[in-house]
Amino acid sequence: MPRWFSMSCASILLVVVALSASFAGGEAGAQPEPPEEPSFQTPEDAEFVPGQIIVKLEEGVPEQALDALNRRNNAQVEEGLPGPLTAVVDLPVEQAVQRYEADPAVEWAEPDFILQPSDVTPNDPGFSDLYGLNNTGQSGGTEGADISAPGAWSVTTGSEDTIIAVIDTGVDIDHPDLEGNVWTNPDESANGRDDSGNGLVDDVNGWDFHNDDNSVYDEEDGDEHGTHVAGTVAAEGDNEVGVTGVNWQARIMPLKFLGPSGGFTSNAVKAIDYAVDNGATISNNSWGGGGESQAWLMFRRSAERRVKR
Ligand SMILES: [Ca+2]
Ligand SMILES: [Ca+2]
Ligand SMILES: [Ca+2]
Ligand SMILES: [Ca+2]
Repeated sequence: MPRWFSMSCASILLVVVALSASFAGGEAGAQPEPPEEPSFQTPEDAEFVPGQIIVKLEEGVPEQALDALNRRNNAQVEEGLPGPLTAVVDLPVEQAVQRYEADPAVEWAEPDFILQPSDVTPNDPGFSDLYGLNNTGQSGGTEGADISAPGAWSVTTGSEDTIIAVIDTGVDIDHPDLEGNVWTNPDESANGRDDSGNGLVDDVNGWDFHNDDNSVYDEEDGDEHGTHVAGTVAAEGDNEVGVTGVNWQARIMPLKFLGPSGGFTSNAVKAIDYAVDNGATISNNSWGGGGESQAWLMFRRSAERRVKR
């Protein structure tokens, strides 16, 4: 079992390290010998944020333990992750990962992978086209090769009490087949202030971690994927409009972290942390890419434990 599975949330400390402009190369010789192989396994085509890595300190080690290492690498803390931190170095990512992992204060370090939306099959309006929900062979596929949604709907069509985070690109919350199922933050109102005290101003319908703002749908970013996914999750059913989701009623919490060129693992982590903090019990994550991320796995497992409680 990976070691992070047994850690308590309180021990989690991450550092995102990003490139800065100048590096005192003459100090490189003072560095500890890096390990021969990096601790992460990465597909050859994996993309990651240039000059930015995620670092987890050993249990009980204070953030200040990284100060000297950061200074030697001309690094700085850049932004906070849930429980964690951020810093900057002027090193290639692979070298930065090795150098930080060689420090005894660090449990692991990894690239901040860039993630991409999963491929989707566009749907035309109308339930009869949704062969994934009810396959009648309408697309030339196999009749009955579906999720048997009509049978499931005889048991339940979903509930307004179920909050489902759509961690993706943005979601068109004014879409006529979605607007009635969009989550509203009960602790926040649109008044230019952070009523909920979570550091995010007017996160009334979720948050845009890609642009770090409260508009969860940005047409200029091409937020179709998240809108599509949200429709599959919970487009309003039985309303004589468009299509229907798997849930006819639910609350969609848009958490945008994918932009036109993909999204960062560090922002995906913030999104899932927000989801749990704000009552989501399900998250939809239709994206992939990068390499195996310890940061994502750690926060995903943490989210699962918190939801079960
Ligand atoms: Ca807020
Ligand atoms: Ca407010
Ligand atoms: Ca936005
Ligand atoms: Ca509908």
